[in-house]
This record gives sequence, structure tokens and C-alpha cells, in this order.
Amino acid sequence: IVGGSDQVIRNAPWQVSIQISARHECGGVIYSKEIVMTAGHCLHGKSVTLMKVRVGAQNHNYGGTLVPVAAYKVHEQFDSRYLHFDIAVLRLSTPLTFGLSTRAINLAKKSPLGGSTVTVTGWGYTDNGAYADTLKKAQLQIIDRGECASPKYGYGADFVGEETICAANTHADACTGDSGGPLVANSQLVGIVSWGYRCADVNYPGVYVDVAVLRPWIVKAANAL
Ligand code: 4AZ
Repeated sequence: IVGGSDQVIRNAPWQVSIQISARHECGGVIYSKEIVMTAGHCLHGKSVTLMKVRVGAQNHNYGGTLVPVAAYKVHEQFDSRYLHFDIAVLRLSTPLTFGLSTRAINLAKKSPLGGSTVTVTGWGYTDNGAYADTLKKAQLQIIDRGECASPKYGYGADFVGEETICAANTHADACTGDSGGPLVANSQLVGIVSWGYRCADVNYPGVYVDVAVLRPWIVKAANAL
């Protein structure tokens, strides 16, 4: 998170660190005691035996509980070139015990309105170009899909998929290592960090999976996994 501030895990208890080969790789979001959501590109093509999830932790390196991953599923329409349908669900090897620092978040049923305020959290790159040891947050404004794909910004319609929304703020953004993490409004999950060109560049907003649009897929995939 660039341009953010500290976030206490108790105030984002759905936030997890997806670890591959014992290193923080991506953020993730607790859906249920056994299912975690993340970005498709975080898991795509990787071996499940290398994956673990750290839950209930302030620091992605230690604390909370580290749980192995039993299985995962990336969206059937995931496109690694354009990062369309950039979502995956994974099943933990043992169910979580929920508490003050560990719990699920409800999925939004409606896409957030352009201009509304949302919060993104993660352990991704800060202003100094390294992962944050402790969790950070930033407040952003939603830019609806049509505006994000318009010539006002640098991406164009091919890159801003139908299932995405954008969010930005003048000096704040998600960045490398925040992918897969939550975008939250009114204690509901409205987005999952997907990608962006650079970080906190005014011409390139952060791109997020629109959770309301992919909600049917999430529910079905979680049930089947
Ligand atoms: C990343 O690589 C990443 N500025 C995530 C979000 C953004 C940029 C990069 C948005 O994980």
C-alpha cells in the first residue's frame, strides 16, 4: 500500500497473507472457515504443496496461524495476458477458529457507485518499494468501469474487463504484493486487488475484481472445492 497508514488486524480480520515457499506472495480474504479468496494470478500454475495462508497476523512473517492449502481453483475464464477474471478460491487443510483477528467478510451484492469511498489493505510495496512488515490501509474512491476504460486514463477497454472496477486516490494505491487482498465498503467486500500499471500514478488507477459481479462464481466454486 502506497501512501497509506497502519491498519490493526482486528479492524480487517478477513485479511490474510497468501504465502508461497514460505514467503508473502499476495493478499487474500476469508470467505468461510475453510475457504479463502484471492487473485487468480497469485495461484495460477503453482503447486498447492508450496502454499500456506497466514491468518490473524499483524506481520506477514510471523504471528497468527499458518495453515497449509489443500486445494485451489482459478476462474475458468482467467486470462493471464489481460488479467481478466482474476479470481481464485482455495480450501484450507484445517478449518479456522474465528475470533477478534480472524473472521469472514460478507460479499457485496451491488457494485460500488463511482465516487464512493472504499478501503484497501495489504502488506504490499510501500513508498520505499519493499513489502510492509505490518498491515497497511488506504482510502480510495471508486472509478466506475466505463470511466476507467475511457481515454481519461491510460488503459483502454481491452484491459479494463467487464468484471472489474477501478479505484484511486491522489497519493494512495495498492501496489505489488497487495493483489488478492480486500477492497471494503461498509464492512462488505466490494473488490479484490487485481493489478495496475505502476502505483499511485494519476493516469493509471488500481484495477479490482468486482465482487458483486463474480459473487455467483465465488459461491459456486467455494461450494464445489
Ligand atoms: C501487483 O502487482 C499490483 N496499483 C497490484 C495493484 C496495483 C499494482 C500492482 C495497483 O500486485
